[in-house]
Amino acid sequence: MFNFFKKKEDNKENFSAFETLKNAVSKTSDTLVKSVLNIVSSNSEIDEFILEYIESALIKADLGVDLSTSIVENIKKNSIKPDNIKSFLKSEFENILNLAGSNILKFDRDKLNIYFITGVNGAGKTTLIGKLAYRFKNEGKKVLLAAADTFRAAAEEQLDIWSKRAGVDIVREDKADAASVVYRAIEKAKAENYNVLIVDTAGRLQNKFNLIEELKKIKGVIDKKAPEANFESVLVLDANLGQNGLSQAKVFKEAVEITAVALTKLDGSSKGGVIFAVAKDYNLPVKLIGVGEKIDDLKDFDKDEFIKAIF
Ligand SMILES: Nc1nc2c(ncn2[C@@H]2O[C@H](COP(=O)(O)OP(=O)(O)OP(=O)(O)O)[C@@H](O)[C@H]2O)c(=O)[nH]1
Ligand SMILES: [Mg+2]
Repeated sequence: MFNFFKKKEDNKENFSAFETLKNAVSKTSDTLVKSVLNIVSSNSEIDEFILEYIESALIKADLGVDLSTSIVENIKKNSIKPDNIKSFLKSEFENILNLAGSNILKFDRDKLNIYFITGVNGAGKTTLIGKLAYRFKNEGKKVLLAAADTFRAAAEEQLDIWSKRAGVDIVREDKADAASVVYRAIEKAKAENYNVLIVDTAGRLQNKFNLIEELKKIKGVIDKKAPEANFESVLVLDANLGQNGLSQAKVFKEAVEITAVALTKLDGSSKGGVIFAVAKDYNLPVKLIGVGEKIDDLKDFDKDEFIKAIF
């Protein structure tokens, strides 16, 4: 009997989580899926004109030129009929997301788990860290934050506020250099048996070169001080930037090895199609998505759920 009610509660929770996702991606769904389906369904066949329309709709939806062209070529090659366009697009999208590997954020209960969070200024790094810390804390894990954005005056204070909201600890050091903050945070995390260490970083320094050098230096400290840790290097991208955000991905990917992408501000963005370009062009799996500014507006990225939500 208890199981019966529990199952019902679980279903209710899953349903509302799915509704949240569906709302968050509704604009993306309009630009990426509905725009294509609408034009196709009002025509009896897919001719050159319609193909051109589909291609420009996909490009507008931030899928990128290469990806949009290749999807249109596949429609042509397979002589897809209007009735089948929906299932064809769906399977194309599924195939693309499968290219980039597992979407599950790595976690090892027997190790120190270090999450190194990077991305340009304003992408949503500090907010993501607050949300992630809150989630781990609720799961009963011991969580430490490292305030390694030592460039912007208010940055440490902002992370401090998130640490209090989430009820987790923080290492911050006024006027210290970022790498030394991380050094000290790792020592504390190891000595006091933390499960999770999340490192906040600057989004902007005097120039791009300095930023990249600083990130490399922090990564060097992590490699040296905690080679045994379970490590995830998370690039934070703002969904509203769409394709423009991807050139950032390139710079960060070259500087510090990236293992995961967190796509923030998906709520209200019409450019969520960029997830496919991240997978195809950068071979990076999206693992987390931000769907609002509140502490619990963070979701694991689930490929199947995402596809279901945009269709
Ligand atoms: N709607 C929405 N807003 C978000 C989301 N994530 C972050 N934001 C907002 O984006 C703004 C910038 O977020 P921050 O977390 O400060 O970004 P940051 O990358 O740490 O920025 P810097 O410290 O300047 O490098 C804030 O106003 C956040 O509230 C999200 O998922 N949805
Ligand atoms: Mg920040």
